[in-house]
Amino acid sequence: MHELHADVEETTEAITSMETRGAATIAAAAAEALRQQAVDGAYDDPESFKATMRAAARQLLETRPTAVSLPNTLRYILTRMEGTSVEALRESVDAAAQAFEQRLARAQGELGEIGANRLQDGDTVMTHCHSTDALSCIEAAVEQGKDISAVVKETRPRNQGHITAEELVDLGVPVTLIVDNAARRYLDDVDHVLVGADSIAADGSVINKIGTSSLAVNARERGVPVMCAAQTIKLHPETLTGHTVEIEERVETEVIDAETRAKIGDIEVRNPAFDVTPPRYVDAIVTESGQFPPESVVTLMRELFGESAASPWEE
Ligand code: RI2
Repeated sequence: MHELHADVEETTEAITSMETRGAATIAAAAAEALRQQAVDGAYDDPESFKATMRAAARQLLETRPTAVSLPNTLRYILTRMEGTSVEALRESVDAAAQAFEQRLARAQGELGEIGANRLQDGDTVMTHCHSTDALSCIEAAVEQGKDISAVVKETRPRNQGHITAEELVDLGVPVTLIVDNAARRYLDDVDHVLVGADSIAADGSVINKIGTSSLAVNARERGVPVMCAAQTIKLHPETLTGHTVEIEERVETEVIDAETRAKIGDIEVRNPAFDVTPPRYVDAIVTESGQFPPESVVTLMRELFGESAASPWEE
């Protein structure tokens, strides 16, 4: 096996530290790292090329467990790796990765157009965390000439709501930033809850940033529709065969600093990054292939993935 490319090492580190974050952004970074591994290296023979690509994919895969865009990206590229010479293999990976990256960008634009159709002129949207898929819907609505306002939850512990607020300000959208605990109070003032997804399960459950499920339950109680913007790369094929989605637990220092924790005394600190919102609390899943009621997303999953998911990174 050839050594792993510096881009693969750097991308692994950036995804782990969340310098590169957001399911779609992670997917694009992983595709590009795999492409660099393929195009920029000398390989002795086809077997060593394939073994190195699989090893690079396994390393990238281990960074974050919940965003299914990561294995879906690696699967897309590695299942298209073909050829009997190093050159042919190299070209196949290069082409697959480029096609994938273009597809990803196109999907987000198409999804945005569909999501924007749900938003009316004058609507106010409540957001949670930072999702490029969700923002694409607001951007498309603004481009259609609609006046949209936003109530943005800060989204503890990492406050990705601040990124959302900044990007909305850049779009010219008036933003009201609130702490997470104020969400129910402001639900009376909004027309939609709009979130992204890290994974969508076969039963239509939405796995997204921690706090999404309580927001969705409160929104249902207040009669506010919940829209989830998620490219089809967020569909989790392994849930078709009964597997559950692993929820990433991150370090406790994201929640509390060491000094404060020591002062409090003997406590346990938990920091799950995501939670599961059951399909009954979600009104629509908006993908580049159209809008789906959560319960029917399984038909799209079967169409795209068949009955099971391959693991082409295994040795
Ligand atoms: P896009 C993020 O996770 C958020 O949960 C967000 O809703 C989701 O990824 C999808 O983001 P994290 O990486 O793919 O911040 O829509 O833990 O950009």
